[in-house]
Amino acid sequence: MRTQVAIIGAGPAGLLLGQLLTRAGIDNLILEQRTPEYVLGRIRAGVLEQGAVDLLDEAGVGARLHAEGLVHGGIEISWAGGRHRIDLNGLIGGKHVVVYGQTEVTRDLMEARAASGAPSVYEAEDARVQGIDGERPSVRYRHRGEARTLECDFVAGCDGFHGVCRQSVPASSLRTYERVYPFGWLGVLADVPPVSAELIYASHERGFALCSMRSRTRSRYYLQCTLAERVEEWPDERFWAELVRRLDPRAAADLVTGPSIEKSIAPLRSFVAEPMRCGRLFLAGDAAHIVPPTGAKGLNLAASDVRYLFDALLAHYRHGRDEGLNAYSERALRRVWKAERFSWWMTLLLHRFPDHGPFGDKIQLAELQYLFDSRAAQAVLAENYVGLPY
Ligand code: RFL
Ligand code: PHB
Repeated sequence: MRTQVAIIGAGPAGLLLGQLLTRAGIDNLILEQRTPEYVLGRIRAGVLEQGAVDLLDEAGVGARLHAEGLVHGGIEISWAGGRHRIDLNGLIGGKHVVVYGQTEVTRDLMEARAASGAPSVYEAEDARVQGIDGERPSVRYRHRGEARTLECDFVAGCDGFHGVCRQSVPASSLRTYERVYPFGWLGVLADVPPVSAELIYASHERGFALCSMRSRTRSRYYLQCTLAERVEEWPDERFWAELVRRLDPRAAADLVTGPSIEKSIAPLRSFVAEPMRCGRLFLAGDAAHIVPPTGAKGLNLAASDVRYLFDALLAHYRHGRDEGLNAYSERALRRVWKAERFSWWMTLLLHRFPDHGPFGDKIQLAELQYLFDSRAAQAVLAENYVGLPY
């Protein structure tokens, strides 16, 4: 089989790139190792920057997002019993974010792909990328026990942090940068109304907590936990009791609890692989970089990578120009590192670090107080949170 662009991974990065290419008349095939149900069952991101919304519109999948997404012009920081609002809208000229779950983005993209008739192979096993240094790369994989080869012009590695694409780049051609944090996030999804109209990021001596949402009737809550903890140790009652302890009194009183419909633990990590291109293989999204979720940037970075990669592929196929492909890695990484910086800073600002010591704790306190007292500091947070320009 042959296609123009072989896309590995049917997460948001792969599906979005596929949809844009299909609409531009560029052949592509998506290979995904899991089932569609498994992909839709992963509960992840919830906050979209305007740039991601614009790209989803361009891909023709913005209708439900505009109808059901919640526009947020601010976030709140809960600390020492009080709440401090960061007025995203007022600080950064009318900007906002849209709260719309990654699951819904993925569902919209999957439906659009099915409607377009563009090919996808789910449950593709043992994908292996070959010949990326030459003119004719290919991907070998197995499907229902049968060995197959897909020939292509380019491979888009959209297969997430644990995928094969990054691993198929020779170690000598790749430099990686990593920070592993000494904690994770325990997340709960529940069909209860959100505790507040806006997201609450809570800094507390027992650990960080986040109150987020998926709709007016579905909430997403997170607690900082140790890496040794397991979901089974957190029955719903224990989760809600701990969340109440970490919130300010007003939020604690307003919290509506109920049975969880999903519960999972995710470790926190910062990671970047450079460059994001090796010959005819282009990495995009979590395949190339990971941010801790505190800044809500992972999905948004996947979208900006796809923006750059799609524009570059379009220039190649429409006009025979390769400047975009040649500049892809540098362009994408410039934005990636700024989001890495912001996500690292938000994580440092709000979490309890077991090994920071009294000096580190005092600096963290000063950082928070500076933020609450300084409009300039709030503007820096707001500018990054709503998303830096593409
Ligand atoms: P994905 O979503 O991991 O998709 C990769 C796909 O590739 C498949 N795959 C393979 N397919 C074929 N062959 C192989 N060998 C394969 N290996 C893997 C996988 O099955 C999968 O379907 O990566 P993508 O598309 O780059 O998207 C990235 C985002 O999913 C991620 O950055 C965000 O979820 C991060 N994130 C957040 N981002 C935000 O922008 N805003 C948020 O509010 C936000 N909150 C979060 C988050 C991530 C979290 N977790 C669980 C780490 C909250 C959490 C708790
Ligand atoms: C979420 O709703 O899952 C979410 C929101 C904001 C974050 C991280 C996760 O910073």
